[in-house]
Amino acid sequence: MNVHASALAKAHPVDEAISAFAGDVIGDLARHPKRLSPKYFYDARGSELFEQITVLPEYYPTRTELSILRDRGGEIATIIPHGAALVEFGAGATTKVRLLLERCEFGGYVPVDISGDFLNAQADGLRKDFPGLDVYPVAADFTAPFALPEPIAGMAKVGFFPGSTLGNFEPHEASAFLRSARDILGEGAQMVIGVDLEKDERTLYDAYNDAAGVTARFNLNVLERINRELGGNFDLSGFLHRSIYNRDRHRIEMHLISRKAQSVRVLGHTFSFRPGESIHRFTRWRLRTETGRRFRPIPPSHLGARLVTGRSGLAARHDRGRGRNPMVEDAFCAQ
Ligand code: AVJ
Repeated sequence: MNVHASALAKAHPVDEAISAFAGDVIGDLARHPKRLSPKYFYDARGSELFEQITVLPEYYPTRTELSILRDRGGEIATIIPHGAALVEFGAGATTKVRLLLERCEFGGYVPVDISGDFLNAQADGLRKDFPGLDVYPVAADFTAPFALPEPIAGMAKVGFFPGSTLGNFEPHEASAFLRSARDILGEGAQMVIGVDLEKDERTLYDAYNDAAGVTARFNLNVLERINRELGGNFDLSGFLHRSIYNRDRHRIEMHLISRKAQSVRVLGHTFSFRPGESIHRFTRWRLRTETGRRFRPIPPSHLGARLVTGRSGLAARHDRGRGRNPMVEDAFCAQ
């Protein structure tokens, strides 16, 4: 944490979440290229906007994954021990997990998410629809170690990590996450992971540059959040959203592009942005916001092996099929 973030932490006692946000934003905006971590996009408003993204006609991942879980959820259920606790890493909408909850007998459900308000609202909805289910929400950054709730201590554990969020990590971060998930869940735990596979560029481009502009609003919201929570002075009309497909790195990159020369102040720091005139489209100053790695369309069992590369302590056990826009659900077993 830098000086300003710790000064802020003192000014607002015990607000560790805000000071981590402050420290990361100041550090990441000082980098070249500037960037912002995806995890900060999901405040209450960001989570709401992301839910709108999931039902956009262009956004295929949610629909694809739901259809895989609908078609193959029964098979997944057969490998899950009765009475296990289901731990979802990054729980947004409950649509996907409901498909597992309907088919398997779980002893408890632990949604883990950085956005506490959204999490509690979703937990209440689930309790209503599954009266027999014990729900233990944990408000935490799931990329760091966190403690599981006491009541599920004696239960078998099943991790759930859908949405191809694994693709948001750099490869070394993905291995670190899987290792950490294995430590949190413990030996013998299962892990069900959904990842997106590479597909034609048009489909990818459209999914992240939707015609209604919801993805743009979602990405611009992080600037508003910085203004609100960190006293920043971003002028939102000075930035535009653009997603590109980086073919060499097999990933979608979302950018906020400065429309003009401008400087922005956040917590006593000034960040300068250059204007966009250039011979090349991408030499503007860009804020790299979120990246989504796509995995090569290789047989799912190889995919599993490749994802875990031995170091995470998770081994691929079962592959659970692909949808029309290829994605894959894979179940892993911690060893
Ligand atoms: C939640 C990371 C899976 O990359 O598809 C989509 C996030 N942001 N459109 C994705 C997202 C804007 C989403 N993940």
